[in-house]
Amino acid sequence: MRRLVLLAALLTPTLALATEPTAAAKPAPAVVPRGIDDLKLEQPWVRLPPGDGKVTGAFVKITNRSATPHAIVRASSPAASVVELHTHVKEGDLFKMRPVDRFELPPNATTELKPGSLHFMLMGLKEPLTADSKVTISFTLEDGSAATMQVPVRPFDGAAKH
Ligand SMILES: [Cu+2]
Repeated sequence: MRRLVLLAALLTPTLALATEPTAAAKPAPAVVPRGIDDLKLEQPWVRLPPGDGKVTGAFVKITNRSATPHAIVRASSPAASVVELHTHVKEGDLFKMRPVDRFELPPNATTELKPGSLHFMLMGLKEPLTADSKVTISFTLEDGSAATMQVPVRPFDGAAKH
């Protein structure tokens, strides 16, 4: 008798598994295309801030390999309290950084985030960055799909050699 009870207990998981083919036989939901799969990300880097600077820029080359326009609408990093999307605009003789709502990623084109141009602005760095460490940065597209990058920290001059 005791043996039978044990057997029943052992069989229960098998019975649960046996119901799966029925569920799988239902029509599969259509695969929803994700904008993030259209992108190729290259050469990401974070600028090593001078001293114990609490602010720095992050850069990456982004190629939209699809015929669909995409846009980055927000970014974040566990290393910073805020990550803003910035561009540079010329005011008189000065280039100034300006927050923007989104980075447009036109179809079949490469958009380069680079010093003096578009960049992720990491503000309120929680710990001082060190060269060759990595910073996790995530960004989200207009369709809600997202990418997370492990971005190496480099001094500006070092990165310029690449
Ligand atoms: Cu900036």
